[in-house]
Order: sequence, then structure tokens, then C-alpha cells
Amino acid sequence: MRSIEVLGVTIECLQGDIAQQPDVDAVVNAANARLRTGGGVAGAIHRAAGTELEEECRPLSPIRPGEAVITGAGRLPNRHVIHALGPIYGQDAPSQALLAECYRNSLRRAEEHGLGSIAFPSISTGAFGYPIEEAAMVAMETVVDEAARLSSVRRIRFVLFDDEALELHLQAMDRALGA
Ligand code: AR6
Repeated sequence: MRSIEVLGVTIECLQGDIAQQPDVDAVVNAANARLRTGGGVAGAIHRAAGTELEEECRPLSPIRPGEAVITGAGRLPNRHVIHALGPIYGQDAPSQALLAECYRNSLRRAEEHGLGSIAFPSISTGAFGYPIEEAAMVAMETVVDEAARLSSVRRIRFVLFDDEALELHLQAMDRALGA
């Protein structure tokens, strides 16, 4: 794991599974509009959380690209799941602004619930086709920019699935800090 600190907020990057992050208050789901289970992150989260999560999601759906809603976490070892719908690359426009909204709105939901820590996957970079190098930069710039507005959230973790995704996020972290 590597971490940096921005205005009292620790930003961490590690390789791992978003459904196995017991030491954060909320994990973010790279959701679909209907907040159902799916492939990738949504599959891992719903499988681990159990069917009660889908039940809780039903009245909150559908959501729009850039939106984020918060629920309990079912059997996951976290207090909450925050479901964010990323843009489908090349279809939902402007993709960069919508992707940034996912991170901003997720942080807003965490703040509204007084949460101290949150873990993000790399939203939109799987089935939704967003190039991961660009997405990593949008994600890092957005959270670094938001740090000044956070009061309860003190730790933001990026959970990356493979070596390449981790490396690209570490580079984006350095660039977002102007290193
Ligand atoms: N933990 C962390 N990262 C993961 C995991 C995991 N368990 N599994 C995959 N990734 P995706 P999207 C990485 O497709 O692009 C779903 O089916 C993956 O390598 O989960 O926003 C939903 O139902 C990639 O870099 O999310 C939606 O329909 C990143 O997480 C749609 O796909 C995001 O991949 C959402 O697509």
C-alpha cells in the first residue's frame, strides 16, 4: 500500500478486492442503473453482501450516470455501500465530468452519514470501457480537489484489481499532487 496526505485526508492505493476491505466504513460499488448485481465490482459486492442488499436497492433505482446512493452493506464487513453509476465511455457525455461526479457524489453521501473512511474501485474502467489511465487521473484530481471540503471523511482508499491499475493510480496520485 502507498499513501499520501492532503489537508489531513489520507489517500491510499492498494491492490485488492473491493469486497474485502473490512477496515473502511463504506465501499463504493461500480453500479448499474438498476442497482442490481452484475459482473466485476457489482458482482463481487452483491455476492458478498447477499440478497438483502438488492432488496434495499430496489426502491432507490434507477439512478443516472454521475449519481451515487447509499445503503446498508448486508453481510459485507462495512457499514455502508455507496452505489455510483459511472458513464459508459463514448456513450454518456461528457464522460470526464460524469466520472468526476461519481467520486464527488460518493464523498458527499459519506459526509452526510458522518463516515470516516471510504474505498473506491476504479469506476467505469471495466465493462463501461473508460481508459484506465485517464480515469485514474480524473479520480485522483477529483478526490484531491475535494479534500478541502471534507470534514468527517479522513481516509480515502483506491482498491485496484491488478498491477497495471495500481501502477497507473500511483502515477496519477503523484501527478495530481504536482510531483
Ligand atoms: N475489486 C476491485 N476492483 C475490481 C473488482 C473487485 N472485486 N472486480 C473488477 N474490478 P466494472 P464499470 C475492477 O466492470 O466499468 C457491472 O457488471 C475492474 O478490473 O466492475 O463501472 C455492472 O453491473 C475495472 O478496472 O465496472 C455495470 O453494468 C473496475 O474494477 C457495469 O459492470 C471497474 O469494472 C459497470 O461497469
